[in-house]
Amino acid sequence: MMRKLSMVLGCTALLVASPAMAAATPPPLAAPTAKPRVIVLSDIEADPDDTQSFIRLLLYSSELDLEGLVATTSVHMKTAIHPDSIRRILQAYALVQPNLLRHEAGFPTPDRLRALVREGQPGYGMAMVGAGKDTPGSRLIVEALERPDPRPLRISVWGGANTLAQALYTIRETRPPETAKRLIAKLRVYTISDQDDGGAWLRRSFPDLFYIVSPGGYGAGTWTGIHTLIDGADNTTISNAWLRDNIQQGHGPLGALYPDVAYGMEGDTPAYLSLIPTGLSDPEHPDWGGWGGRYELYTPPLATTDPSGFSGVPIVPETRPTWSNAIDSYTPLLARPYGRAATPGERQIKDFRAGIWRWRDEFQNDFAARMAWTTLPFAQTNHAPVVKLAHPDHLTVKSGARFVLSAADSSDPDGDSLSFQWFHYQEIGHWQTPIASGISANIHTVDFTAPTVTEPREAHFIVRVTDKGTPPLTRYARVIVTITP
Ligand SMILES: [Ca+2]
Ligand SMILES: [Ca+2]
Repeated sequence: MMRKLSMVLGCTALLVASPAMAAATPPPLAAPTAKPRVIVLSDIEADPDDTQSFIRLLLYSSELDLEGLVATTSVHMKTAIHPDSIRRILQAYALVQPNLLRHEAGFPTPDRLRALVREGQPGYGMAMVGAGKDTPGSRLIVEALERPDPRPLRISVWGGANTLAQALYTIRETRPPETAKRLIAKLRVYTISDQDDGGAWLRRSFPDLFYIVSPGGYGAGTWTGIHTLIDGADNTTISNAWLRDNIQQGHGPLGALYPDVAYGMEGDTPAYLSLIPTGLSDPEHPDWGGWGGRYELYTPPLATTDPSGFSGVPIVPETRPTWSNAIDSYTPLLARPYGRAATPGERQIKDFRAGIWRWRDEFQNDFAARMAWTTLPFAQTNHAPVVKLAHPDHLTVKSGARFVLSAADSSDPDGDSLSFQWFHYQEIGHWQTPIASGISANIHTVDFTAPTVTEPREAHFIVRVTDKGTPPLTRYARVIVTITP
């Protein structure tokens, strides 16, 4: 299979925190700058899990610029859309937004979010796309693209894609070709598989459109890593009991609205999870991995591990490069991994869902902490560490040279004790073996020896910094090391 990997250094988004002083009334944290612009297309009510995904999304609305919340159809709900269900969640958000602001600046007003709710195409698939079929949802996408904002516009698709298809149809039919090309180049699309025939039409009609998707049946989706059981690992944080105790019960009106799992927990959440600025992901580089999984740019034919189709949505052979499933390996540890490296012979999990599995406890704990923010004061909850590298996030070293990576200056807004774990993310750049540290990887400053290379190669190193608060929270930094002969 041909792979084309994009390996350009991006800037790492970092949270800016207030000083780690144990003040009596701590000030809220500053919200990040340069937030990703996000429009959500959701077939809310086709499955309770869209409501779950919205509740989590709102807890990160301080870190994203939400620009549209659009109700759509899908193969599971072909003739109805439910914008009122989005408004109902926003009513609960309105009750907790003042308390969220005690923790972090930037949570939008409820009125601002209500003004983003739109109706998308009222029926199923491409039959609802064409001349004269614009909807408030499709118009919102066009208007957002035409705003003079240099940032990419990210479309997070949790159901069918035909409202996006209508927006691009209208742009193609009504704008000069060079304008259409410029507008479409601003789009970054992530769809949760193909839940109507709009996705295949979009990819065929707009070959340059940035598109992440796991085509195929439920079994083929990277996104299923958010709720599938990991064999041999502790799956507590996706259990019904964990959701009851950490999200649903005793955590105020937004948590109370979180529905029980019907088919799978939050199958749509991976469509935005990597947009949250944790220091781990760069949304411009899906192959770098993040909470929402890791993806590679495949040139056709795009592999699918399950060609059985998605509930009646036919799979159309891909004709252009598309971002899709990547295989990751990792060792799940029953205890928190700090202080214990994988031992030789310890079972490694190698799977297209592992790009989500490997971070799952961390993003679940983060969700629990933010839900606690909805009811409790700053001093009674936990806030994530602030990772600080002692060197640039891009280094160049010679084959065989030792180099030191350090996050020694990291801090925590609650004054919590911190744990560190450095590791080489070996799948990025397709290293055959991981570059191991000569010393324990669970201290803030670790040295490595560059392997011998015959041409320049990049290796990605991640530091996980986890506090000892309740629940423990993790942030990351990524260092890209170019190794030269
Ligand atoms: Ca959905
Ligand atoms: Ca903390």
